[in-house]
Amino acid sequence: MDESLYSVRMHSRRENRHLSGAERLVGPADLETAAAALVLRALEHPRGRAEEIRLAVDLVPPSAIRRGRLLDLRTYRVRNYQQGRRAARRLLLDVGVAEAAVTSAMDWIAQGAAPDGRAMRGAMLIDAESGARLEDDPARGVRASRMDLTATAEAELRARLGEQGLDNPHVREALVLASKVLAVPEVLAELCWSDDPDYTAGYVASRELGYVRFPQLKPLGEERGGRAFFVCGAGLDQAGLIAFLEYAVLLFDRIGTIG
Ligand code: WAQ
Ligand code: MG
Ligand code: MG
Ligand code: MG
Repeated sequence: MDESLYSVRMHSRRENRHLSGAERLVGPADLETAAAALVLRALEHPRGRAEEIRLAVDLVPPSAIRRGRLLDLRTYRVRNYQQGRRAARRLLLDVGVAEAAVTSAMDWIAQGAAPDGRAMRGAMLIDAESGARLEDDPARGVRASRMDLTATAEAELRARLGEQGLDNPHVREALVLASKVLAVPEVLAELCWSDDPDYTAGYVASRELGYVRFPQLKPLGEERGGRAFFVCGAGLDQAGLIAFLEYAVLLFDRIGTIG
């Protein structure tokens, strides 16, 4: 398994704004298929057909590839999104995120964290003590990138998720993303809910809790969603943290427990 991989990344736009983004890490033999699948995805997005699609492909040498294990996943069943948000808040408080920071993150995501009141393209960086937003560009935020599963880990993950009726791209991609984000020691926890109007689920992730998904964290039809990475602010090397999230190549070759 000491061969090079290609990082293939897609982002698309429609009506002059961000529509979707997705990416893979694949061997040379799978590059064409992966690129085609990403293009198709931009054309079939639930919010409409892409009008601009950008694909980027970069060769990653074996020496730049780190390997890792996914977070454990479990589902916390709730009756509605209000109950989901209360439960998510409690878990974040339990792992040491301050009340002010949880409130700040939830309020920003709910009201549309970008300056135009829509969802951001990336995540907010939130000081886990004060709740202050630290990211430089409040429309773009911070993007986690260059992470994926090996073919073997993907097959195992899909089989295990399938047993629970959870084998869909939202779950797989969010679990991979959160597992990279929580590989950073300065990140205490993450909160997310989808910006897709037909997908109400979200999650809280931390190294202690793993990936805890809530089937409802927002009402059906809502287009505002987002992500908050809660960081320990004091002495934070913000540039180093962002460089790791965006550029470090992390390939998950082991899955966690799926319960
Ligand atoms: N890096 C950082 N933030 C991102 C990224 C990224 N690569 N991609 C998306 N975001 C931010 C951005 O603000 C989006 O508006 C927001 O996250 C939501 O993105 O059932 O589908 O792709 O277990 O809509 C979570 C629950 C689903 C899955 C998350 O997110 C489950 C989801 P979406
Ligand atoms: Mg997206
Ligand atoms: Mg996505
Ligand atoms: Mg989305």
